[in-house]
Amino acid sequence: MRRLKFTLIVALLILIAASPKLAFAPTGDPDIVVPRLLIPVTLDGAITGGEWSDAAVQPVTFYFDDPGNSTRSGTIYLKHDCVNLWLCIEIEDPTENTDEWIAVFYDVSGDNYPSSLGDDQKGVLHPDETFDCAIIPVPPDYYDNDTDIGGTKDIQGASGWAYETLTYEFVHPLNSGDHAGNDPTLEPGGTILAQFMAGDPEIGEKYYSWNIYYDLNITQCPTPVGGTIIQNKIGPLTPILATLTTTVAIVSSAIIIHKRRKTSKS
Ligand SMILES: [Ca+2]
Ligand SMILES: [Ca+2]
Ligand SMILES: [Ca+2]
Ligand SMILES: [Ca+2]
Repeated sequence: MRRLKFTLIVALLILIAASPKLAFAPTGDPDIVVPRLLIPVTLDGAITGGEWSDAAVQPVTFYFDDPGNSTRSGTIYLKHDCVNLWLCIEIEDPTENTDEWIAVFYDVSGDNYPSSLGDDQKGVLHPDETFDCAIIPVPPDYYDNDTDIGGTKDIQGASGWAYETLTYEFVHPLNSGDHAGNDPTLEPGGTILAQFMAGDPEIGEKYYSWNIYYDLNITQCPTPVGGTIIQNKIGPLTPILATLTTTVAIVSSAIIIHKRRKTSKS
């Protein structure tokens, strides 16, 4: 049943993405400069301590298409570790429901629409599922999971609800190498157009939010800090970088384990 609901969500997302409303999305999309990660993140659906204090912070408003024109405020956090893009989205939510979701669309096709043919979609379905999809020219749905079209699932994440706020934390490679799944081929110094969408059965399963597009600018590696280069700096930053390297290794291992489990199930 949960799988069917998820399928419905994605199918409707594609319809929304093609709606005339988005044709009026503003041009001159705001830039978000995505800094290099210095503080490791625990993907548990909660912001603990300062784990996102080194990220780009973008306040957002999600506009829903329901008859009441609901809005919800939120905050997007972004940072990268030269290999992966780390994202956190907080969104106000008075009541916890299952099947609430957040999705990010990337304009892989390069037509300045982040949710058109050839684009990528990744996200988290609350409380315990992630998804990695591709928008494809194949009816009837015009989308599919990457893994169903010869690609790979390239996302790790979690969500949690507390104090009337839903928090989604997830990570995916800048460049997964998964061309079948329409995944971005980002690298440090690169840019991609992105859009975030949210859904909540409390508002209505057929009503989805939208907001403006953002150009995500991935900073170069190594990142100059205060006129010096992090990689050349010897001192207090060294243990931080060691921790970062360990974290990247753990995440990579987790992705491999996930694939192995999936392979063993199939
Ligand atoms: Ca966390
Ligand atoms: Ca596109
Ligand atoms: Ca993929
Ligand atoms: Ca994909």
